Amino acid sequence: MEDTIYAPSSAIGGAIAIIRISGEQAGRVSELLDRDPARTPREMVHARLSLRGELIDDCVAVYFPAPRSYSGEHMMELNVHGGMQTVQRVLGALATLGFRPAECGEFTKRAFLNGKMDLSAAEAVMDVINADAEQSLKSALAQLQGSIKREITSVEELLTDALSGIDAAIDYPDEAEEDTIEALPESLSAAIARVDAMIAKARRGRVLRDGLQVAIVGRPNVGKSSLMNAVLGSDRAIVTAVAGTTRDIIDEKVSMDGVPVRLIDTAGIREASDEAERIGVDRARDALIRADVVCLVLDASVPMTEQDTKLLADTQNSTRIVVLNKSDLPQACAYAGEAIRISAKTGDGLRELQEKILALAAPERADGSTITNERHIRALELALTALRDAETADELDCAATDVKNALHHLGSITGTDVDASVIDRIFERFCVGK
Ligand SMILES: Nc1nc2c(ncn2[C@@H]2O[C@H](COP(=O)(O)OP(=O)(O)OP(=O)(O)O)[C@@H](O)[C@H]2O)c(=O)[nH]1
Ligand SMILES: [Mg+2]
Repeated sequence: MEDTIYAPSSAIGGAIAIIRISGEQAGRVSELLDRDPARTPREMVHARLSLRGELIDDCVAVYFPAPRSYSGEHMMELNVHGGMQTVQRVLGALATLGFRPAECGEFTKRAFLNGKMDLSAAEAVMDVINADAEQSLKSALAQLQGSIKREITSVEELLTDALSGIDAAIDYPDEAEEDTIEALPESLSAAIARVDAMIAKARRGRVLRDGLQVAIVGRPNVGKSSLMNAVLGSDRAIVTAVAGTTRDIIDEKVSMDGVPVRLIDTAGIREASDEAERIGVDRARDALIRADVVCLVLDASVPMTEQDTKLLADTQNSTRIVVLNKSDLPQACAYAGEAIRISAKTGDGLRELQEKILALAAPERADGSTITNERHIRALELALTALRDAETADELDCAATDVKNALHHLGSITGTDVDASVIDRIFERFCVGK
């Protein structure tokens, strides 16, 4: 870990590129500069960067001495011109100082290892970068500020109290207060209730990271692809008057009122006429099963067909919205149930449809303590199982072991109790430079 590392932190091709250097030796970047930023910490310094007398770039440099830096180590940040040539030459010059290129997420990994942030906050860094809807960003930002850590710590405190009570009862059975064993289930059930509520909320909150899956299904030619395009505001899917146009799943992300939604356009469902269409229809059925919300599209300008009736029955138990499309044409469809009338052509009714989707399935608005990370949810589930075991244990020392187990799983979320291999796997998924 003592290596001094460097990496470009901004996207390639901008006007300015940010290059970060972190480690014991970061201050030695000054050897390449005609002014020393380390003399005025945390202040931007305009300097020329050269290698062996040859000018490489005019840059702005900032020095952050440890521990007041992102990684908790000495850090230098260089703002250089963004061209590929310049960036490559600056990186080459840094290599001559004996520094090495940073691995994915290595700056953040060091920040975690140096105690600048807990593991759940470090993981939220990538969620902040990847957030593509307002609500997702809000939840990731809250996690970055330590919201999960706070929530977990309070459950940990509850369990640590319970544990010391159990330990006392084991060590001094005679002296133990009479109600220790009696009090045990109470503190345990309080912890169980807390973890349970966190998991339930997390399941809803997961949508904030992965998007609400909305499948558009229906028989061929009812206007599914037209609806997809109308919501996206672009000609993403091919639309023709020929039935059986869409063959494969088309999947696009949109933000509806700040909620990330994955819209899935599917092949028209019917008895397929060839192999490719058959596979397409299978995939459509698959999407229908997996979706959080199913929009079943009917063509309101023609009478209902047998296929429509069948699809209505098939989707009966799904979270479903019946969409009567082509409201701009003379109406001939006799569907009498609850439905939303739209025209993918004119855009009529689209707003109402989107509101209906969100009303049916949108997660509660993100609040800081919503856990959205799959790894955290799994750890909570394991903790919950251990706590339930403790609750039903006959022996005090079995209960103590179960509670310790639960504490271990909770600690793996914030990183106080986690294997190095888990940490490695987490940061491998980061981008370089973060
Ligand atoms: N008048 C009118 N025509 C529409 C509307 N929506 C779709 N269409 C037309 O209906 C035909 C079929 O539209 P698509 O969007 O390709 O239908 P689809 O359901 O995706 O069809 P498949 O991919 O074959 O299953 C096209 O000619 C569209 O222009 C609408 O709201 N009003
Ligand atoms: Mg289509």
